[in-house]
Amino acid sequence: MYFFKLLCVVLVGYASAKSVDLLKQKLPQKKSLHFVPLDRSPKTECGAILNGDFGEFSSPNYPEIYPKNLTDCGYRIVAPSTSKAIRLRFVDFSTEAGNDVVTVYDGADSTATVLATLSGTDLTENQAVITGSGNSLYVSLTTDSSVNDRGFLAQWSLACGSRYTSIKGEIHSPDYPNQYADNLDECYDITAPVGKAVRLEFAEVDTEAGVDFIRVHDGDSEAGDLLAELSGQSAGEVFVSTLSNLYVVFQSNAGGTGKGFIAYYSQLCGNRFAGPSGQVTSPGYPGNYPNNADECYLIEVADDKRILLSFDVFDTEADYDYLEVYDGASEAAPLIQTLSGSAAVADIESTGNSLYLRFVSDYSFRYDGFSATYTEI
Ligand SMILES: [Ca+2]
Ligand SMILES: [Ca+2]
Ligand SMILES: [Ca+2]
Repeated sequence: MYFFKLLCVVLVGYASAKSVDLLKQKLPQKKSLHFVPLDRSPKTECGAILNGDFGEFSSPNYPEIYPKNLTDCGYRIVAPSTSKAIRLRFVDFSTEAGNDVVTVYDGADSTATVLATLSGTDLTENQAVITGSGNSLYVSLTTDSSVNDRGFLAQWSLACGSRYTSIKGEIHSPDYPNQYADNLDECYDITAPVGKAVRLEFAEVDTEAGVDFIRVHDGDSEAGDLLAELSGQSAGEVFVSTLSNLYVVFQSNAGGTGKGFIAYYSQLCGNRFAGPSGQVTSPGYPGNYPNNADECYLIEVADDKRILLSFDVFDTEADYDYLEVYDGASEAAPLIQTLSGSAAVADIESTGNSLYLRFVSDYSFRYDGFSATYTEI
């Protein structure tokens, strides 16, 4: 089967390269990981020395065009003495490809090891986020004599060594449920794939009230919005990230302790559907879905209700493009069914008030996909 498909791909590609190109042009644009801020323009000049655990800087004149003929317009980032490394994120990036280049060095100046050489637009998530090995980074922009662009906007923060990337899991204070130590400064970086959100529920908080704190930030560092500062005794607080990260800090002072905390995290889908009824469709529907899709859909109805899911259309490449239906709010829930091909699909009912769908397509052959209606019952 697999060999047959490979053969088909080769034959189709060979026989109609032109129409395949046309198909490719019609694919939806990849979702941008970046944004263009409208009225933020941090005033940072070449040669700036940037101090602190986190902050923001940009190329000269950003978001207006940068000057021509820059030779080593450098920014030195120095975090206070720390055991954590600096992480740099380009939130916006656009330079003349090939000729105007940003270089990131793993140290205080341009004699340090090069971590990245960036140019052009459309940075991938891996290119946009760079983590150094210590508490300094040097970022340099070099431009040539023609064609300038808006340059870059970048943020730096301290990278947390404790990263949690599973579909679900737990975080807790050191030695929990035994008493935590004095003078702790712990971090927890909970990261879901792009397009998903993180949900975090505290099952127990027990700290010295008013002086030992748990802070929950909506982002991938302490630079993210502070959602809550927990201290003393409590339980049951729930947080959901706006994007795909939550960042938790736990700090204790000298003297006075407690059990600390334990919290459970899980990944949620970014495409959320609420309300008593609605329609869920494959990406691009009623057009063909794109290749290499991996989309999730989270349907939630009122607490005491269940969901009836009815398919009006289901048409995918049998065995290669499929839809998984889970009986709950995430892929951690029980799998009800995996649908693929073009046969009629029977109605599906949830046992609780949520359903989670995951649609996956492979690298070739695009079909209509699916259209389904959900109803609260
Ligand atoms: Ca240029
Ligand atoms: Ca204390
Ligand atoms: Ca396919």
